[in-house]
Amino acid sequence: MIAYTALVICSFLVLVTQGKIVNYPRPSIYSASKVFTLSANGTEINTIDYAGYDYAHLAMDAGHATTFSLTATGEKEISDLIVSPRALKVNAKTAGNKLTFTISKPQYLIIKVNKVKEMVILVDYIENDAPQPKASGIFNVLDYKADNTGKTITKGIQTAMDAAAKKPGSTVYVPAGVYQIGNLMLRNHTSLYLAPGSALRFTGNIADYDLIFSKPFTGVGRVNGTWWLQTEFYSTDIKIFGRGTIDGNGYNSRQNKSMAHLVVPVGTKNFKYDGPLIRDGSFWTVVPTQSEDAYLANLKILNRKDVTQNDGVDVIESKRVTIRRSIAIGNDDNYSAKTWEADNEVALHYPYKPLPNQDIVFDDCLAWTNCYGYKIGQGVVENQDNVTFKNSAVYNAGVGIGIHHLYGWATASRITFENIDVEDQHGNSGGVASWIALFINGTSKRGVGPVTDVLVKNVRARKQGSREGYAQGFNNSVKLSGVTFSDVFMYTNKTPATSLKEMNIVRTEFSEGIKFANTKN
Ligand SMILES: *[C@@H]1O[C@H](CO)[C@@H](O)[C@H](O)[C@H]1NC(C)=O
Ligand SMILES: *[C@@H]1O[C@H](CO)[C@@H](O)[C@H](O)[C@H]1NC(C)=O
Ligand SMILES: *[C@@H]1O[C@H](CO)[C@@H](O)[C@H](O)[C@H]1NC(C)=O
Ligand SMILES: *[C@@H]1O[C@H](CO)[C@@H](O)[C@H](O)[C@H]1NC(C)=O
Ligand SMILES: *[C@@H]1O[C@H](CO)[C@@H](O)[C@H](O)[C@H]1NC(C)=O
Ligand SMILES: *[C@@H]1O[C@H](CO)[C@@H](O)[C@H](O)[C@H]1NC(C)=O
Ligand SMILES: *[C@@H]1O[C@H](CO)[C@@H](O)[C@H](O)[C@H]1NC(C)=O
Ligand SMILES: CC(=O)N[C@H]1CO[C@H](CO)[C@@H](O)[C@@H]1O
Repeated sequence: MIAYTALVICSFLVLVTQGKIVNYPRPSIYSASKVFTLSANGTEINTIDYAGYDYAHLAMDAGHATTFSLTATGEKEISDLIVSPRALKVNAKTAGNKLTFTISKPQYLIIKVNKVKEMVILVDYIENDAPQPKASGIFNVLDYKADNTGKTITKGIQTAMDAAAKKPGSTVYVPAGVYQIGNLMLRNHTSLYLAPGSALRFTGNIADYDLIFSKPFTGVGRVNGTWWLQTEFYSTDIKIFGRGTIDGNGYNSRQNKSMAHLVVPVGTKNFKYDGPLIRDGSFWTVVPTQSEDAYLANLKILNRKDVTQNDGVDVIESKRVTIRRSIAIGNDDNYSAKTWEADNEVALHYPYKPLPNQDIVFDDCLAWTNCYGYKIGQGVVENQDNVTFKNSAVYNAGVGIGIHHLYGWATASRITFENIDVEDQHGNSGGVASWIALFINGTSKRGVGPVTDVLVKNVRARKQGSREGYAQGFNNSVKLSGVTFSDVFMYTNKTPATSLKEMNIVRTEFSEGIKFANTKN
């Protein structure tokens, strides 16, 4: 009896302490990493070979100390190691070519071992809202003749979506498999669920899509573009969720002079995005445009470093947009907020006249880019007010954080960079190479406008960058005014900077009202 009780207690303990690890299937169009193997608590995790870095996507229960083991198969031993975000202080141990570390909370991590390309480990929370493929209100695309082999361009997902739209509140279910699709119009009051192991793939050829915009690229000529997954104009309550992959096939597309914004909530209200992995964008990738109350979480954007202007998230002329728990990797700006003139070639099909950007939050993000990590601009044609970047890290960038007020007459105001760790820097972005660049420039043709009220708070700059930092206006009537630095820590310093010079902010012409408000000393 006593023994029996002990057994019951024991198995009860096991029940409460055992968490779950979910290894997401690798879609058939991808292959395993050639340089890494990964396991979590002994479960082998699928890795994916990619350009410039490799990655793996899995989920684990929070609150369970889970041990990851990453092996760099071609190395003898690990002599150099970075685990980013560094602020997590992940305690990694190495033995030969293997490294192990334990985390208790799902995290997005970038790991650099010796000179091997980076490994990006994307650990999500376990899904708690995955629909059942056969439940009522679920429109399974396989019932609508979708081809999940990737061999033909399939219309089945749109057909299922249009059927779902007739019953507002329905969900279109995309099971594992590869789907080559044309434009997908997301309908009013419907959700799109991408199951683990599913991958939507852009064909790479603009002839398969509606031509929505076009833009010249230096040395390339005009490239035609589309909005791939787009909400209906004047819609509400549209959602994209799940753990599948949205693959922009961007590198090939651009070889073919084709491009796309991949995920475009445009002219919509109450849009939600939660979970699917986005890769290989060919142009600005996730582009909330003229929308209100958009919430994008667990947003993973894995772009290539050899495709230009493949920004991660660009929030355009929208109100109350929150990006939370996100990683974006690419060549161009990762997280940026922009506004345009009505006749700008990218803006010709916007539903409304130009609108301001207002009340935008980027929270808990990780950026890796050749341009700016977190940025306002370029494009301040309409006002940009109350934009906050917080609790985030820059693994590596040309410029860590910044405002580049170029193009436009309007004002950028109440811009906050708070609790940001600029870990490293490389190269330069348009000649600027610094942890911070707040500056205004412009042309007589496309205008010039002021920047006011900037707060840079609790920021660490582990590198200052190879060139001068900026807090610079344009001229005596177009100024950068009201910049507060509060607890900016340079390098590994334990005390915050008390002068611009200490922060390498050298270019300060036409700025006023710069002050320090340190709370730590
Ligand atoms: C990983 O293993 C440890 C030790 O057995 C356990 O405590 C933890 O719950 C496991 N993690 C998950 C997510 O199951
Ligand atoms: C872009 O679209 C225009 C208008 O349809 C067309 O004339 C042009 O040939 C296209 N360019 C490319 C590179 O596809
Ligand atoms: C979407 O539904 C809302 C009602 O919630 C309605 O006002 C709106 O016109 C609909 N939009 C479209 C594009 O059908
Ligand atoms: C460009 O488009 C053509 C026609 O669809 C296709 O055959 C070719 O594979 C594409 N090229 C690339 C690099 O994707
Ligand atoms: C700024 O935007 C955030 C996020 O939408 C909002 O919570 C906050 O109230 C706004 N602040 C002001 C002063 O409007
Ligand atoms: C913008 O500023 C940069 C850096 O000061 C400078 O090199 C560039 O010429 C300026 N561009 C314009 C259009 O003013
Ligand atoms: C500042 O530049 C703007 C735009 O070029 C111009 O209109 C304005 O007159 C300039 N102000 C001064 C004081 O030079
Ligand atoms: C799309 C876009 O605005 N790209 C620009 C981002 O910023 C870099 C440098 O700041 C520019 O070179 C890009 O053209």
